[in-house]
Amino acid sequence: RLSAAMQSALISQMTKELHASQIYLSYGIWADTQGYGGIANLLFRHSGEERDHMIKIMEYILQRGGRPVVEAIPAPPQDPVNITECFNKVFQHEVDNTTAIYKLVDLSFEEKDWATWNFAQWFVKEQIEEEKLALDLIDKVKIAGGDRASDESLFSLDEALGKMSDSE
Ligand code: OFO
Repeated sequence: RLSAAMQSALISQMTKELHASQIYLSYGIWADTQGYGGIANLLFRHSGEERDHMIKIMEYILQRGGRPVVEAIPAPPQDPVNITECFNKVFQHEVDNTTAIYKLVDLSFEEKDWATWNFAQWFVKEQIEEEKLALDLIDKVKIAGGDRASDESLFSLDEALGKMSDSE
């Protein structure tokens, strides 16, 4: 059975995943209003993935006989000023999330809760991919010319990102 401390740590992580989902949703709306439909699409799909992460944790708590709680989610941060800032912020959110996942791993280790330790490893692996994706996005914008990229190169980047598969 989950300890009370572990259950509440898992519930906080559910909230963090949902918060991440809202951030991607909000940035996606921003991207769409700036004319970047492809980037919006990528961010919307990612928003869905973050919600799936929340569900995964919820199901795990239930499986272990615990009681998940749906908490209030903080509002997403302000819109980014440009695509470079958008992807930099996405990367920072993912790094912060990795830190939160590592804390869960630490707690499971301290408690010798090996089931949760094992469960959390999926997220450890996922974070490697998510950070890599964000870094790739930053690189792609840099290659396109960063803040001084021409409309044309941003347009083709947007098109390419809209078609990019989530595992890339
Ligand atoms: Fe972006 O990551 Fe969930 O966990």
